[in-house]
Amino acid sequence: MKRYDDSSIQILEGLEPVRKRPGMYIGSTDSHGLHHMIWEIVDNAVDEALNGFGKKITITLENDGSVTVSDEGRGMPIGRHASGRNTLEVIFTVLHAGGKFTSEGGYKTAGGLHGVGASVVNALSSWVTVDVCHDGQHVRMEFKDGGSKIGKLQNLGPTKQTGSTVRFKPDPTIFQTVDFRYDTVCERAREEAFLLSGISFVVCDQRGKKNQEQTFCYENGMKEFVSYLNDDRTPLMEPVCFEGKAQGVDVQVAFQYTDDYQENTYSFVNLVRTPDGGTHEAGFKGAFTKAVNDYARKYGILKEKDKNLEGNDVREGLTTILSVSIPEEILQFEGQTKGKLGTPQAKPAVESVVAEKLTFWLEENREQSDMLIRKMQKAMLARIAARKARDEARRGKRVGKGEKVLSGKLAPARTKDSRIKELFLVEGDSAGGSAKQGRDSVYQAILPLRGKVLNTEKCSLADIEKNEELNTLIYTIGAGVGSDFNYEESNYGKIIIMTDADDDGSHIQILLLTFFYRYMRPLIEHGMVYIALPPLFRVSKGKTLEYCYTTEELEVLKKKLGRCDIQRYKGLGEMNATQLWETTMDPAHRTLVRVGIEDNAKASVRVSTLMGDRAENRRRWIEDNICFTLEDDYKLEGNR
Ligand code: TTJ
Repeated sequence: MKRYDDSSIQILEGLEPVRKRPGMYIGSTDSHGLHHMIWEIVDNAVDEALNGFGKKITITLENDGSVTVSDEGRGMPIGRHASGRNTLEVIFTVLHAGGKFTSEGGYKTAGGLHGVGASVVNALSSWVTVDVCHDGQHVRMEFKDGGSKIGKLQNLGPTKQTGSTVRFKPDPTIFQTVDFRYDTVCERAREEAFLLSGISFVVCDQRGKKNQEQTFCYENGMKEFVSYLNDDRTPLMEPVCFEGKAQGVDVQVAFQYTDDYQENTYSFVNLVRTPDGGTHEAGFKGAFTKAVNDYARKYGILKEKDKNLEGNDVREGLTTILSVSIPEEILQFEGQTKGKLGTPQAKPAVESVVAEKLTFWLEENREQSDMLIRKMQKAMLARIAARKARDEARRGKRVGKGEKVLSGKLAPARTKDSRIKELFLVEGDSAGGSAKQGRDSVYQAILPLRGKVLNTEKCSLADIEKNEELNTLIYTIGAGVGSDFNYEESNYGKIIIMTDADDDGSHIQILLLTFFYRYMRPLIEHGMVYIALPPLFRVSKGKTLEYCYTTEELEVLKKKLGRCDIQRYKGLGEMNATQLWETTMDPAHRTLVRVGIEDNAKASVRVSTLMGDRAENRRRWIEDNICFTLEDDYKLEGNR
């Protein structure tokens, strides 16, 4: 992230620039930017807590649409500032007042992404009230209309407490929405609580009738974060955590292995997630792999002739939280969404901490270390086997297991051009039979699916490889699976799910999509997965014959034709081969729905949503974020 603290910005007085270009300061004026206002304020309270003052931070969503953030720290400075004005006023009305105007000299913000302070929140609010309890005094200062001070500093009398409270109401003329979401605030509060052991965040919703409140506080935050992420996985060990400091960079790491095949790395810089990784993550991965290999060689688990374990094998089933704290001066973000750390120093810093601490842990826990390395070796063998099987499948060789499962089931297409080949996954043998007869065998292949597809939400790669149905699917597509999957090697340009238009059919769709999403995600990302829409009705009158795909279409047609003969299709199996071809498979007439991942969902995926959390949440996430679009252009293509 480009910081706005270069000299040209510093001379800007007043807050007009913030109101003119809010996006520059808080990222956006949508719901995301709105919530960012809260964290901009909370960051200040977090700093105070990190300095050792006040371990509890309360965030209240008030009935009038404002938000109150309060801490139990020393209270913001309220005296006279060098400029002659009150320091509180300076903090809230001068851009980038942050580091310069506080006594400690090191008033860094926790945020880092847009950590530009309280003045920005003031600029974008209809009103702000600041209460400070400090040195036995309770004082208040108020602002309105984007930062104009109302009156003077008020003295509200003596108090025994200390702390700062800021209440602000976002300006509805700036934001597209001013509706704070309790769940969103809780999610982020939980994340900060995980990353900041011992600090407690209370989130309170006072709006409407139902008052709700949750407290997030973790004594061993990093470990608990990992456990939380792995909640519905089977752990192979207790979570491990370590920390250290090198070259001015604070590094905290927690990790845990599960029997999952996936690797989950969540990295943070100054408490902000870096979904695209960067130098810190590169340092972690490199040093982790090296420490493991060095250990394995030292104890002869890897022999001289053996190749080193690769990063992918080492990290199979590994869940990691990497949290680094980097001084503002050297903070640098990259990429279109600024989700990647660029600071070069972070790499050697993380490397040296991980090398030292992980090596120490491996040596201190020989038994577990050896168990984990055996697991990594298995992962390596599985990867090599999968690659070999995939290459053979691509070359059309059918060997071993592949031969048995493939025989008889798949009706292959004749062309060698995989881009134009289509694989129909068809529910049931009878529909499969019609599809085989009705298809264009030049480019259409049919794979009938018997019975229910395995629910891959909760099983390991090993379970999948034992499952005949999915195993056949993997071999047929021929592009590997899981971390070894490469969509460019797919034998088909389109994978088309064709099920009955009933509950069972949609369940099969969800199970297949879950599988593709978990184990062949690039297929979805590249728009190669489709759902075929069979018609619901066949309508005939004399010589005319038409198909309707919805009840609305049917109503329109009935009005047009008057008395006619209507046949309702209950399943694909009721159509003969010709009908199935005409209605559902022929590119000139069929309707395909392309399966995608919602862009905005992808962009805003937070750790907590993807979370391990409960299996239920993951399933819901898939249902909420997989999107479907009608593939109109394909119809045109088919009409040529
Ligand atoms: C500065 O040095 C003297 C002691 O207090 C230090 C300070 O700034 N503390 C501080 C700031 N505590 N809390 C804040 C704070 C809290 C909220 C909710 C909002 C803002 C803008 C600051």
